[in-house]
Amino acid sequence: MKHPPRRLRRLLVTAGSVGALTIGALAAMPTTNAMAAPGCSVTYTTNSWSGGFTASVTVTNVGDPVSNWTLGFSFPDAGQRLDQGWSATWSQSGSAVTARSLSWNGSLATGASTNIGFNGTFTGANPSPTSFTLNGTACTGATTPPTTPPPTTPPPTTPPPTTPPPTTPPPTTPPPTTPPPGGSTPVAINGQLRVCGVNLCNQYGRPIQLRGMSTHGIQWFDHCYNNASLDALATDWRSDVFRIAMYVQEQGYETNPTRFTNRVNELVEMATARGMYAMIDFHTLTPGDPLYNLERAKTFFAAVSARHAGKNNVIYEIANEPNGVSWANIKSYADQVIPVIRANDPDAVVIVGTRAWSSLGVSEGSDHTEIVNNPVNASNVMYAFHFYAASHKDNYRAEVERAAARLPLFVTEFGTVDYTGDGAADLVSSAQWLDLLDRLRIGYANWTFSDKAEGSAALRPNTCNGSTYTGTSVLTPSGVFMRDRIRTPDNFPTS
Ligand code: IDC
Repeated sequence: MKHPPRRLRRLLVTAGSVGALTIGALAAMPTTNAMAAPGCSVTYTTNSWSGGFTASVTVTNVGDPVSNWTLGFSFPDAGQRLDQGWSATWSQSGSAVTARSLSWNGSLATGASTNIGFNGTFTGANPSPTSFTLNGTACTGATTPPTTPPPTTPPPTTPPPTTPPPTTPPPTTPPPTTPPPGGSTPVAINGQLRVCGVNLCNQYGRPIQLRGMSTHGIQWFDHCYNNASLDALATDWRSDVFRIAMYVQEQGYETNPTRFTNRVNELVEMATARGMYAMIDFHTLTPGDPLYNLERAKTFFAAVSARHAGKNNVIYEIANEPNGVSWANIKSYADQVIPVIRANDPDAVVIVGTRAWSSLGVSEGSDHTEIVNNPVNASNVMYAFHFYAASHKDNYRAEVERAAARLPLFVTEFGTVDYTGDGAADLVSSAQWLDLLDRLRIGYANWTFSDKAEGSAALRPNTCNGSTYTGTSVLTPSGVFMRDRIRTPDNFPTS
């Protein structure tokens, strides 16, 4: 992830003219700056692939404070389309695009910046827009004092001496919804992860536990993953990680590789915009031999690792639940897929599924020692353990405790219910499990953040047909329990 994405383009917009809109707040200004002035600068960067792109737009207010704002620009090419945006209300009319501030990022003090973005598509070229407006005023990168000559030639690189220094006072009220990815998100604090001994360590080399939720199969519950639900996961649940379960069979990836690859990429971007780790789950289940999907896995992971190589928050889970197959086969698969990922993203953490539905072999009469005796040929690798709390109890917990002393583990999937994914939540066993994982600092993702009518789903049926995902009224008993467990403070070490 340390190299920049292949097609990263950066454009700092400093051209254009300054309009005449004036905004108040003069009292504290030096007397030479007799009139208030608007001013803004915008950086617009894109990361594109065949036919699609992600744009990251940073808006800096270099004029007087504003309490809400609308950013405007035009796509230069007729084939460019806005698809889905975040951190603003986005719309497109003809070639004109507007982004309206949300409650948490509407107030921009002088010198303050905010980052917003969107995913788009294009048919011909994908040129960046060259001029932007903020509240109708062209962004030139500097304010224009009233005494300066006509506003067509402001010196873009030298701000007028009367421009107050860029300071970013803290907002007077805490943001009620999504904070922009910044100082306090899990990714902002922990940065690039790496496996250290049997733990997962953050950028300070300190062991951490990531707690979060898994999607259901995105071929069935795609409509559950939108800006409102991801906002709820990031800020109401305070989830550290978002696992994206892309089934390979069962009407999944194999039916339309391009469509599923694109959708996984979008979901990674949505998690990234909210400062969460994104876990890409190649959700093999039946058939249980991962080698059955080897070529698909190579194609898929080559694409997604190239796309996200510049990020520090992507974790690759290469085989959900091998079953009916030896560890030797699983290891052979891992030894062929991991190099494909590492060619693009050399230091990303990779998680390998284990024998017997990722039970470390236990559900087929084996145990973790087969892995200890024959680990995959790569570093920075973890091994998956899955459990369903109503079905898997003390003997599985004892094996996890033994294995955790020797292998880096991540519980990439578990349910509070039985192994069918349905039935009542066993909250006693679930609490025992999570207490154990907390003590051992083993990360986890709960199955599922969806509204399927089954016990493991966190959201009540039909929730995804609405627009509310926060609070407990939309949650099942499993959802209420999981939200309570996940939203407690992480206390990530920072030195
Ligand atoms: C289950 C879903 C269920 C779906 C079924 C078949 O909860 O709605 O009909 O898959 O696709 C796993 C698997 C996971 C299962 C889950 C519960 O990774 O795909 O989801 N489970 O059965 N391993 C153990 C349990």
